[in-house]
Amino acid sequence: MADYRELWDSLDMDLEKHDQLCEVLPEFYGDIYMTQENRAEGMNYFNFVVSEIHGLRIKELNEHRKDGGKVFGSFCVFVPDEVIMAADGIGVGLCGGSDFWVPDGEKVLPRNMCPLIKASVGAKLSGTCPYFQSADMLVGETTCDGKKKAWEILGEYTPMHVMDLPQMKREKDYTHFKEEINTFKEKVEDLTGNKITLESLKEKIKLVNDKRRVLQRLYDARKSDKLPISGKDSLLITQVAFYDDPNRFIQKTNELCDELEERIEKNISVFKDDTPRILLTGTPMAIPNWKMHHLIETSGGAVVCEEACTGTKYFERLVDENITDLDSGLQALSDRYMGINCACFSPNEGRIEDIIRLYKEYNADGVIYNSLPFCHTYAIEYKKVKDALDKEGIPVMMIESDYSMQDAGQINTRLEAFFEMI
Ligand code: BJ8
Repeated sequence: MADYRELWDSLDMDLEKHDQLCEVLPEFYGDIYMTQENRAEGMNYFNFVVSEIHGLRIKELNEHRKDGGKVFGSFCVFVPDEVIMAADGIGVGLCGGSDFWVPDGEKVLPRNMCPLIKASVGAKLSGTCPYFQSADMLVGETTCDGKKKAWEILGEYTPMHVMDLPQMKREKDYTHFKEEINTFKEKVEDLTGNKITLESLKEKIKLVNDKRRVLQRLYDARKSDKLPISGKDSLLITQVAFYDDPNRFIQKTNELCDELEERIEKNISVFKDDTPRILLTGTPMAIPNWKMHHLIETSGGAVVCEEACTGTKYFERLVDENITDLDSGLQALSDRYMGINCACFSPNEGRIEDIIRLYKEYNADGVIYNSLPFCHTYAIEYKKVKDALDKEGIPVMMIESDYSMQDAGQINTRLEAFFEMI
């Protein structure tokens, strides 16, 4: 990687601590990703993105800011990127997926809470994440209790805007979220100094939809009997989608999909024919959390789909592109985003329908329900999901696990037993 120390220094990072992080990541990535056989050529771009994860993209964000542009960091797929982009801002996903940041998060948060929240706050406090350091504003949301209370603390360190996300899906909740998007739009316009117009919003709705379309194309390739790509690689692509330049991401992922479709035609698979196909559902897997995919795919299974925010929740369903004025644009955004079936909603029957539909669409053999510890919404929702899957005769297993690899052996054993049974 090129020398970015000057850039990192200018972002007020803790360089010494950051060096420790940079030391572990390449080996970790190498062990998990580069050991896979017969990967598509098109994955080279994503290897490159990871190798430059704190470099090239940060340089791009820095150049954008030097030219007067603004960067917005978010933590949830309910934050509409279209609004940020329509005001010439750049949005990046900031959820923390590494154990490295957890101890710093625990300095200000209780230990017994979700590692995703602790890692996200710890990434800011430790000054080791250049994405946090590049963000002119963080955008939180009132989803789970842990997140919404953590924003109050994070807000002491950096400018923060919190979107009020309804917890139910009645008509008035759609109207409320539309108003929240409007408030967010005004905030974004204030910070960037750019007014959002019908044309700019239309253009960015189309661009973000194109990103969704290419991810759907990638996922369609995973429906094939012969799997041309591993679940691990697919997860990485989705994670990269949260912070890469959208045009470049669309182009590179389309190129990869050309190759994957060719592989399908030639019957090339990265797994043996009888490998159990797994639908993974549950809490999001923020980069570099590749744990569950790695464990499943080294225990004899293959992940064919993720019903998660780092998965189908991120790209399924498009925003209506036929908007006629800004008001209809906000309505279209609210309609699309409020369709996401997060466990923070009550009731959340739509998620159960999604899981059953995806299980069939991707020809899965079983479902792994993955939850981070102390995530009450997802853990509690397991019962309703399991009851529904039992009725359908769909095998399901719950695994609760954090970012550390301490329980890897135990999970491997459980997975192997599950794969034998299905
Ligand atoms: S839309 S899943 S990205 S809120 S895992 S922090 S819920 S305690 S991340 Fe999420 Fe938006 Fe919903 Fe998706 Fe809380 Fe649970 Fe932790 Fe979570």
